[in-house]
Amino acid sequence: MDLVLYSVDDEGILTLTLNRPDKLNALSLDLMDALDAAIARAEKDGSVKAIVLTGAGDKAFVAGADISQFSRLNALDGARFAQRGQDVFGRLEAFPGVVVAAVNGYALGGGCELALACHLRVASENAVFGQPEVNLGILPGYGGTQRLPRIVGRGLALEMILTGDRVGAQRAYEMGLVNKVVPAGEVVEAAQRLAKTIAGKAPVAVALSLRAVHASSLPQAQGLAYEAALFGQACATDDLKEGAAAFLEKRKPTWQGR
Ligand code: CO8
Repeated sequence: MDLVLYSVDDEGILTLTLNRPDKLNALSLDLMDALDAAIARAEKDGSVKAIVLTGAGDKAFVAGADISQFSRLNALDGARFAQRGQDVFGRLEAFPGVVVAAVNGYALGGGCELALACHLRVASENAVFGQPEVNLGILPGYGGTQRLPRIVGRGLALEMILTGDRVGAQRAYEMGLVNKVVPAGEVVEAAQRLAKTIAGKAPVAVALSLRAVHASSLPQAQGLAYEAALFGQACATDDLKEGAAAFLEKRKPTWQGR
């Protein structure tokens, strides 16, 4: 059985489905390798404009790192294990098209961290988020201590990380943890629609916008200088000429992606 299902539609939206439903898509080392390979394939696949990431089954997005693999870990292995996950999630975050998480159930521990590494998050009404690592004697290791405070603010992030309490979809929306909540069963379609909307914009402008916002944790003066440099790159594209011409000629633009 493929651990990650790879399916590209005719509009260039790649849906990646983590496929280990009997274990609530828990991130084993094999599943992490399969996710890495799927992202590498997407990077080379010229037809892919955007990615939607979801979990198989109707119960879980990802219920965390695979706890059955924890007892073998010593300090060195633990750090390597965390680094490996951070590298794979970082690779996903660096994808030049938008990456949308379709959170279709539990997103706990490493599963919540995987959703945080996606650029946008759409949740089903039954989605449940949490960082329960303190209940296991560890802390988030796949980026949660860094991305969660940047998304929801330090106080709410610390509350989730220190209590391990779970957060339902509506509360996650109120916290700014997810972009929208949709009825269960519609989450993948809603995430694909959002991905399609963004995939229809100027591709270089989307990629540069992602890079600029990703740098928003830089000191402001550096971030502004970076924004100006990226803006300059956008001004050198044919797509700027096309976008402006299409506006003036009252027609839809045809993007070249350069
Ligand atoms: N790891 C391994 N197996 C899991 C996991 C998991 N995280 N989550 C669920 N499973 C398995 C269960 O063991 C069970 O398997 P089996 O049928 O063989 O007994 C199957 O999935 C179904 O699960 P449940 O029977 O428990 O289903 P319930 O509906 O009763 O409960 C829950 C669902 C509430 C999601 C429950 O499964 C649960 O609490 N899971 C664990 C959640 C958790 O604590 N996640 C955080 C893990 S720690 C982590 O992610 C750290 C990331 C950073 C790592 C850095 C490197 C060291």
